[in-house]
Amino acid sequence: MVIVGSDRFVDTDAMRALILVDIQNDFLPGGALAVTDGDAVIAVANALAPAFSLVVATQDWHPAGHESFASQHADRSPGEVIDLHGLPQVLWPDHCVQGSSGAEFAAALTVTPDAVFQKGTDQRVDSYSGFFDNGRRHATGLAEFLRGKGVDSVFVMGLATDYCVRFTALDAASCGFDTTLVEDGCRGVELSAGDVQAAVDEMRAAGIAIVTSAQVESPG
Ligand code: VGL
Ligand code: ZN
Repeated sequence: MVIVGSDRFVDTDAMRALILVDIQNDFLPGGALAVTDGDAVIAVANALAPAFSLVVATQDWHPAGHESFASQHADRSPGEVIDLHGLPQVLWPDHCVQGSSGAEFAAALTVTPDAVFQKGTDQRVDSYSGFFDNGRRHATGLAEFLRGKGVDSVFVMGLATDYCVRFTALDAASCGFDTTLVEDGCRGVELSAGDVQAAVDEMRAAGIAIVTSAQVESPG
């Protein structure tokens, strides 16, 4: 939209935001749910953030004993899939427990986000997306926050490509945001070989643009 005032044009188009997904210690090498090469995304985030006037971060933030943890299910191991209150659930090692050092943002991340959206706080349901839980019953408020800031396009990057990045980007697109995945700013869990490629293909098929950080233009 262009607002035409008496003496100037105000172009409210193209307000964009960077969404940093779960750049937390437990997803880095040495963490409880380590993503191979996960620390490589930190430099990308630090380099990209200054090109955005709005940066938000998501934070995986589970209560101790979260039901997505294999430790809560007798005779189950991480990587197995169960039915959890009607939803398929991959079981994970205990990770990103509220208040633990594993849940903290990576120390090398120099970006101070404008807002942090925590997810996975409901004991009974996991939340890969920064917008909604996996049952799509509860919203985090991220969509409303972005709309309130006049954002119409979002750039998504972080951890992990095949889980939280994937569902955050798909939900952003489904909420009507023009959505771009910054591919070199992501790394995946790859429980099965090909999961990351399949996630990228799924995002592309949903209308999400796939770019590298070098292709992201700074505002003119
Ligand atoms: C994630 C598995 C469990 C992620 C979070 O950030 O991709 N994956 N919790
Ligand atoms: Zn989690």
